Amino acid sequence: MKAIDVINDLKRRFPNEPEYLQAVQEVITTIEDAYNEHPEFERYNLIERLCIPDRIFQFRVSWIDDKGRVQTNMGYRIQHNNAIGPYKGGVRFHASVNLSILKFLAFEQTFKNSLTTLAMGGAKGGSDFNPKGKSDMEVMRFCQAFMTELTRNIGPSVDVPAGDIGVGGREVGFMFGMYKKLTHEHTGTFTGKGLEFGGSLIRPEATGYGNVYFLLNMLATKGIDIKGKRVAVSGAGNVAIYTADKLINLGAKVISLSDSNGSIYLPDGMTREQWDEIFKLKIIERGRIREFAEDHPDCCEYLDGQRPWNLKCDIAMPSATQNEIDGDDAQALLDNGCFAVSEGANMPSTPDAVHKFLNAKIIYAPGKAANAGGVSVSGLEMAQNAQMLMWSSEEVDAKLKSIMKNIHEQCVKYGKQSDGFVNYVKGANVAGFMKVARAMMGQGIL
Ligand code: NDP
Ligand code: 2IT
Repeated sequence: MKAIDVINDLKRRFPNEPEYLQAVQEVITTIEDAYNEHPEFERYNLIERLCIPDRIFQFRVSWIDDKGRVQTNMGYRIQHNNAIGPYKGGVRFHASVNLSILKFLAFEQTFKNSLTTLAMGGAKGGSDFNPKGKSDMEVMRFCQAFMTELTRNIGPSVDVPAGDIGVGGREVGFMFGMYKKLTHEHTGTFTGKGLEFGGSLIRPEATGYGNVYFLLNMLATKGIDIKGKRVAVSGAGNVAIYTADKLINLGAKVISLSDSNGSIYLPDGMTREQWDEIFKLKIIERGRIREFAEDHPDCCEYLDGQRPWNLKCDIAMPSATQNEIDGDDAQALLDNGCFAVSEGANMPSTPDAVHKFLNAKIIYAPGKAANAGGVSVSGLEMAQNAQMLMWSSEEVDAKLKSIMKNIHEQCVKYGKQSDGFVNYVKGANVAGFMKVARAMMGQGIL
């Protein structure tokens, strides 16, 4: 089937899955030329087989809340593609989780993992369980109930889950504990584990740090120094917080963070002391970002119900969720002089926003390249577990830097245009696709 026919066919078959179709359409339209250069791909119907997940598990999760009421949620695991290595990807707990969102994430993960150069296929899972306001015991009971189903479908060389929105060290610990109990094995089946039971140093920091390393590589192509640049970051979770951490260390001015209720604006940039306070508020106490603004009326403004994209910034690093920058937001960023966007979240820009960034020829990196540091260090965690070793922070950080540099080089190789502009969207998609495509061709029609 021709690439364009695959898109139309998927639209007909999955009309109620807009995020999945959005992700597929973006990849297919950018890899079309590379695909057409290989007639054998079409004979093997490669694109259609690459777009449709290998399999999907969907199950009911029943658990008991603190008031003794029986609750039910939906649980999912999408095993998208394992041509390059075992299925690998995070688990998301958020009220909005549905098949379309997890299918888009598993699809994106396949290309992202291909770019990392490590042996990992693509997967994603999750639940519409909403962790907000739940006690530790409720989260534990939910995680245990979720694992009574998921355990049978994963394993260290089968499928290795990790964190994502709503799933951090606490949840991974509870899920891993139940997995271990049910299987009688202590294997590296989850990544993002606690340091005492097989976790890797730098894994919590890896997505945010990796995104900044990727940004540094992009800025270096134009001889731009990060120091003093005004950076708007969205989100205030794992990815956003460590993005801000690294930016502050490098002398950039972090002017915003946000959560689903609103944004904080710090006109003079975040200090290290403020970062420590926000870390405690958001990551340890699970509070709201509004509380920080309330405590600091002199240096911080709260933008109720708003995203940070109307602020004047040099660089934007969306690190909250999908489709958080629409066409109008992108235009506002461009009008305010923003010259670089590096995505910490998965697919945070709508197709309209991507179009605007590419047309304006600013520096723009899609999530599957820029946020690949998280899953890369997950891959390094798997390697450490397989060797029964633990590497130092310096070793892991050095490997992360070198992986991000390598991903940048792949993007430039496949995305550089004749006028010198690097289309990182095309570069990431073609580089990611070619490796998966060759791996699939080498293994026959499955
Ligand atoms: P967290 O749960 O730690 O934090 C998510 C942050 O985004 C919170 O501040 C949350 O606010 C906000 N947010 C979530 N959903 C929405 C929404 N619908 N609208 C507005 N704000 C929202 O997740 P992570 O930091 O781990 O993940 C952030 C993004 O990065 C996601 O797109 C994820 O897929 C991606 N990513 C994560 C990686 C990882 O290693 N964790 C690796 C690569 C990508 P609130 O608290 O109000 O919900
Ligand atoms: O989107 C992502 O890359 C992640 N949530 C991390 C996945 C992983 O397996 O570490």
